Amino acid sequence: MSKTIIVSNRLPVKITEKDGEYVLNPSEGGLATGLGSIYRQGYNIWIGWPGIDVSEEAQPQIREQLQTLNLMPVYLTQEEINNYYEGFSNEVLWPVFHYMSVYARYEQVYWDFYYQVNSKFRDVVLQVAEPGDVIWIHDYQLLLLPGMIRSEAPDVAIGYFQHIPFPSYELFRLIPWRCELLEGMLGADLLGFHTFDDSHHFLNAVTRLLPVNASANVVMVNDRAVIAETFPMGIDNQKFEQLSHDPEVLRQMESLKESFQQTHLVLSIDRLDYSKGIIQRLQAFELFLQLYPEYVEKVILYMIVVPSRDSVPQYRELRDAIDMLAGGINARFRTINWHPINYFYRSFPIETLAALYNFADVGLVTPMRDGMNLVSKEYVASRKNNDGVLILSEMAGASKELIDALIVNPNNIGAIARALHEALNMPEAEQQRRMKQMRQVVGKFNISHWVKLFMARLQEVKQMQQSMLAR
Ligand code: GDG
Repeated sequence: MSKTIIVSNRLPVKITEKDGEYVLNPSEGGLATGLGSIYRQGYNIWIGWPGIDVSEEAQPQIREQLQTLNLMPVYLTQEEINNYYEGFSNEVLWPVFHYMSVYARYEQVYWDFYYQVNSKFRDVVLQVAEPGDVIWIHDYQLLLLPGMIRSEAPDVAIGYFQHIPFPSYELFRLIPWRCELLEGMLGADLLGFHTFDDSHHFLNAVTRLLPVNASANVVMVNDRAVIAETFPMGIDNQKFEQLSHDPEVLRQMESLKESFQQTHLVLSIDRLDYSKGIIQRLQAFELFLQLYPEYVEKVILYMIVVPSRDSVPQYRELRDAIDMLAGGINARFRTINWHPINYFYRSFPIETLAALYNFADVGLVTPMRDGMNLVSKEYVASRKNNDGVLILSEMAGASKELIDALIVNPNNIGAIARALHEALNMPEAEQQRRMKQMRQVVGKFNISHWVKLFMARLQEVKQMQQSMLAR
């Protein structure tokens, strides 16, 4: 019987170690929830790095524990993590794909390890893959994997989905290993991106850099038709709707209500990353207080920044810059009873996030670049009374779907400040009209719809290839 194999850099599990004892906790991210309907069934399996350096003696035991959850580990050494993950993935691909190429470091050793670790993933996949299986590979850490599997198992169905943007050709061409990366991707039968622009950029790079024939969204690789298409990822909207009624969430909302009487709350939630536009957002909030002093003591920016990659120097510098700027704005505008920014550098339980999504008058999401941005969709899904206003960057994939948000250019500080004023003054009826539209989009195109659509399309592509060969 054929099976489905999901492959991603990280397994959907959090492993912690204490005194040589390992504890496994399945993680509840959106992707894990969406793909849960697939990998937990029958012989299906999810392959990836367990996220922790596991001692050699403990590896077989963890492998067994993971097996009971339909998960299969690819163990990586610290050196591999440093060069393949932190190096090539996060210091070459991440900055270039997010249009911040000045941060890229094109180190040969990063590439060597990227190739080596992708081969390691290939070996693990090939241990379990059989003819007729469907393999779905996720994200930019594994761009070479489709091609590596294809050379060994020519007939399997391979899908690839990219969660981050695909940059314009002018950016992509900067990467010394650009052709190898594209050749790796073209090992897939179906390549999915969040937006039309991303898939278009990919196709453009392919036709400019490789000697292949392409027409519309079909690339001919030898005799195999490869398709690139748009699949905007959704969220588990039901989970956020249910959380809005959860007793713990309601309790936390009550306590927010008590703390912030007569104060509007503007909510901002991101992982620490230079692509998220946190500095510009703070500058815009400062300008807003300057332009509209009547909001002193009347509004609070509730800003959560989740620690991430803080071993990379640029991320440490960004964290320091945020500390300085937020501290400066608080010092400049604060009064005896109020300060404008509540800034947290840590993560929170999902119930706290849900309480904030429900309570905040404005969701402020202004990344410089974002593949999709799930926070914006989670804010919308949580607004059970159809009120609240979303301010959303035009550089987030989500802006192509959530067109009833107040859409801003994240570099335009003045426009964000004015959008904040507009949001805080928006009549209830208009809030309702906009939020209802957005809730329909988020409800209909949810995560399970996304998974079904991608899998169905992959099957169609495979059938189309077969009928082309038969002709
Ligand atoms: C990549 C792409 C694309 C945040 N803080 C806490 C917390 N979160 C959760 C949110 C949300 C997720 O993390 C963040 O998702 P994003 O989409 O905003 O951003 P990335 O992590 O950069 O994801 C992105 C995505 O892949 C999917 O394709 O949209 O563009 O960059 O779900 O809720 N969760 C908890 N505590 C926190 O403090 N529990």
